[in-house]
Amino acid sequence: MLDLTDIAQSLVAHGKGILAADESGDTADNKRLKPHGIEPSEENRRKFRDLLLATPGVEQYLTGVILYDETLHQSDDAGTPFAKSLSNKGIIPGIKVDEGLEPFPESPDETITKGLLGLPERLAEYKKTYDTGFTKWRAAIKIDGTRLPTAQAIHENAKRLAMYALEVQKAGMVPMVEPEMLLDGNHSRMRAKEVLTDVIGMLMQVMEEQAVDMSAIILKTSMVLSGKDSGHTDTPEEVAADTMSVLMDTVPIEVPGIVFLSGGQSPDQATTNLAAIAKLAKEMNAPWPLTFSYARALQEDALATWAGKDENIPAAREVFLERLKKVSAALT
Ligand code: 5MM
Repeated sequence: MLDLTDIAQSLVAHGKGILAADESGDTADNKRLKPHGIEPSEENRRKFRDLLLATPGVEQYLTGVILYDETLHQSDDAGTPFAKSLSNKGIIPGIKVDEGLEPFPESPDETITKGLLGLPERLAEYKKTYDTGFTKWRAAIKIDGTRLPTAQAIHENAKRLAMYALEVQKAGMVPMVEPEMLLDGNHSRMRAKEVLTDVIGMLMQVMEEQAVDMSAIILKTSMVLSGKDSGHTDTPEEVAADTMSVLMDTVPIEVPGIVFLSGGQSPDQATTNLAAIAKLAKEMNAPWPLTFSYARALQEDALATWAGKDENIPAAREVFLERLKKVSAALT
């Protein structure tokens, strides 16, 4: 039987990565289906997941897939439950267990993440019924000049991520901890670097204080980028230098792996920035494997090609596989 560190290490196996397909109902409907003219419905959300997960050959590029609760209860076109069909291909099914964002009472322009209530019971059920190997919890950190994020919001989100991680390890799964630093805003890359240092530094400190087993977590992080309204495009080398500098300063060596979210970068940007990070990590002899855990950057082109039409599925799957190939190649 694999222990948690083994599972975490399998998730960051060299040359492969993780697909985030864990959009909640609203995000799937409004940000994935509707922009491509696809009618939001439970069946169309199932078809969207089938398009990606049943693409022949995905196992060459994916170690794991993060799913959403609704998808765990659904089956692929062949009638096999999605979690089972992933396991059959050697891909570890994971589950998003946070229940979204709510305003932070002490600073209402910021958010905290919900989902701790009833979490142990939900975790036990996911593990028993669907044999999920890992979970995900996302906090969202907003930058606004030097006003946001507040130290209180950083701390409260870190506390919740640590409490979640502890419960997940007790339930026999690997917690992926995702403090997403949002790209929205006109901040500089330097400000993003400062914020990410505070956010990951605080998260690691609180997890250690709460006795989270640091050798059995996966950190999912943003890259260090200038805000999307800053008018500045960072070079991949700048992104890599600042991102690696933050990670080397804040992440303990016993952490088994770090994965990146794409966070609104274009698929090509997310691919070239990852390539620069992977190259620099190798040069610096970084102590942890690094890979991708993208949603949008892997899905966007495939969704545009599919556009909800059955006859487009083979072409959309080819596009999806092509992007997976490019992103995986960026790691070598
Ligand atoms: C930041 O979002 C995560 C990574 O996706 P990108 O690569 O597109 O940035 C992603 O796993 C996200 O947490 C899920 O899509 C769930 O989103 P919602 O909005 O439904 O909580």
